[in-house]
Amino acid sequence: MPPVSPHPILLPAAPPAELLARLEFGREAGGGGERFRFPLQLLGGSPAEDWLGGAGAETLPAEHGLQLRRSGDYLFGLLSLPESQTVDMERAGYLAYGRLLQLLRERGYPHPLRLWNYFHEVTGGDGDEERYRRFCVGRFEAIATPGFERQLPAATVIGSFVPGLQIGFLAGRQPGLPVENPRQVSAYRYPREYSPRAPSFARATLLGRLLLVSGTASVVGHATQHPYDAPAQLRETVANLHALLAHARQQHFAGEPALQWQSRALRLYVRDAAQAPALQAQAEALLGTPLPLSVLHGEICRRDLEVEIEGVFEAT
Ligand code: 3EB
Repeated sequence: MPPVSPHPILLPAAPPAELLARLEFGREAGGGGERFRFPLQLLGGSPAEDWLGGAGAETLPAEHGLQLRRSGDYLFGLLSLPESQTVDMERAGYLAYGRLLQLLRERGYPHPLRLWNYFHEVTGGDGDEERYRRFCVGRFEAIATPGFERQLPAATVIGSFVPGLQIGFLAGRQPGLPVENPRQVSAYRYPREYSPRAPSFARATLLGRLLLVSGTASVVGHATQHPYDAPAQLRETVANLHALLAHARQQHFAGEPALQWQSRALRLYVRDAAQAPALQAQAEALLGTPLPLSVLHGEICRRDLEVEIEGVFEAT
């Protein structure tokens, strides 16, 4: 096994834990084997996350635009669509999610647990033609089946500065449990003003004692708070995280009053790279230090949002 990174995330599995995927951040091409390259510039903190699954880690043969590795009951992958297929983001979302769901079923890991969607110019285009909204429509059309809202995975959509669409995914043989945030309207119930089809994701996925938390921003109810004000948004975002953690504790660990949530990996996405050092310091002040944090350059999918946080917490 490669040397242990600062961010080991241990998925629920019988020992021995083996390396499912090392996620590396950077705009250059990379990846292969256990290494998956996420196309975002690192602005601070840790350059990688290690995700550990159960025994029998194995790299599967790469296919066109697809890298796959499995370990125990988990499959990790990265699906990429080239620039030529991401001019129309509705079609891109539809094609990518259709292919993804079919692939997960065929491989025997039918349950998506965590999804990361990265594509450039996420807020390009106006009104309903905005690329993020078109993507929401295509994704919805590919995955909507009766009752699908009750089994949505945690997700992220962030604008990258590289061509094409990259979707990182963690899938399981067994499902996780979706968790919503009482401080926020469920994204799949957002009103029409945000998109012709609502964003299809849960605020978090609970997997054993691990909580995989979606991209979380300064949204209360369904409205942006503190538009264009990064430090105020970061405070609001941390309040959202704390509300989500408290809710998950109350829903799923009521019998454990001493339970503590320990952060295992956090990503802070920042629109304005110049503010990254100050925002990193603020995040450390709000969430405690040392933090297993990666600060990444990305565009949040509403123009008035400056920052977003996501991560993995373990009930200890
Ligand atoms: C929000 O709360 C912020 O469309 O999959 C965060 C995480 C956001 C995932 C998605 C969107 C998505 O609406 C944006």
